[in-house]
Amino acid sequence: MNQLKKLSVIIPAYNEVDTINECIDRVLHANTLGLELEIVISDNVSTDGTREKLKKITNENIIIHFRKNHSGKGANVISALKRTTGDIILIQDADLEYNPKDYPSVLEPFFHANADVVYGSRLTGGKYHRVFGILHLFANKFLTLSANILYNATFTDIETATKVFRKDVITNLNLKSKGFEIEPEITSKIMKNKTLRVFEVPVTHAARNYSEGKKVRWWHFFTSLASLIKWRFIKYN
Ligand SMILES: Nc1nc2c(ncn2[C@@H]2O[C@H](COP(=O)(O)OP(=O)(O)OP(=O)(O)O)[C@@H](O)[C@H]2O)c(=O)[nH]1
Ligand SMILES: [Mg+2]
Repeated sequence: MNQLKKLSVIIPAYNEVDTINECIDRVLHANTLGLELEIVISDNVSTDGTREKLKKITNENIIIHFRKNHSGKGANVISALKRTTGDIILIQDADLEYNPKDYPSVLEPFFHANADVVYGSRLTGGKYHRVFGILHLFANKFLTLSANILYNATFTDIETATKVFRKDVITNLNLKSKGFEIEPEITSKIMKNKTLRVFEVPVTHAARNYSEGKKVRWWHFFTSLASLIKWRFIKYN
């Protein structure tokens, strides 16, 4: 089972000039449970100086892809994924809401429980999270409950950005979504594959508000719900 040697941390970045360097620094200092570390950053044509900061990076363990055309987060994740060489792929947002100090917890099931996929959940109550707006909580709970009903599952947080996969598993998902609908697409596709062993572990979350750079808007609730329904009933791959 455990031919796991290398971890690829994907950082899809878009207009995160205030946090990108510290995020990379935190990832470089993370405990990867002995896995060799590769960081793959994809910049989605940032306009706030993120791109210029990334251009200064010379670390040979950091691969940086500069997209030519701006698109959504899903397209950015897919661009980074294509450039990974690790055995395990971990998606890390560039905004410091999720902390690489949680890597040992999210990686452990790959070594001790034969995991194929691990979600870092913000909503198990097991770790600290910032007290935040109730509408965001309702939206997430509704989407998560919908996924649980559609797929007979027990997720607590399908919208978490911290998702970790064996490389072959995420490659075979053949991801298509260009925007934030990539999160429900991932959950739908892994739950359709009944052979996968999927785990959740608690992670910390330091939410930010709109003045601090938050990008997800109210309408993404509807695009996410539509994505869940599409991948459950209409499209298969
Ligand atoms: N809009 C957008 N966001 C991107 C892109 N690539 C990466 N991201 C990241 O996606 C994240 C989503 O936006 P947030 O505003 O943090 O969303 P949120 O509602 O706080 O949700 P969580 O981060 O999952 O808690 C940010 O970290 C962005 O940097 C992109 O191309 N477009
Ligand atoms: Mg965020």
